[in-house]
Amino acid sequence: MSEVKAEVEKDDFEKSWVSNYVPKDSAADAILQIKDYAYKAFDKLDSDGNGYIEKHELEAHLKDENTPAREKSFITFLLNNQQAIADAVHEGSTSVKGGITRLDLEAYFKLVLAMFKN
Ligand SMILES: [Ca+2]
Repeated sequence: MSEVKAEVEKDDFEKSWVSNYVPKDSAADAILQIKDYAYKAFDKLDSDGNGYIEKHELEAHLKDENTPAREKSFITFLLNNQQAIADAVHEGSTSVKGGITRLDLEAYFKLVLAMFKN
């Protein structure tokens, strides 16, 4: 079941993001750009400063008309993959459900980028 879901997300990702911005063989570069953005924008995206980027925070930035289109594409990727990213590291019982931490980003992108090294 989770494999089917991953397949759909991959298709969505390629359609909605990569194909609009970069050739397919540059997908790893695109992922790197998203990673850089997520790191740099972490404090901005985490509007309430609790150390977790939450779904409603991503949605708020996506709806904000002051957010540049390029950033919106990055945010869309984060929203589409939020659960997978949030689950990359288990922070324990104190963690915010579905919230993305810096550690999550690090672990998630390491994993995803490793898939491109074939
Ligand atoms: Ca937050």
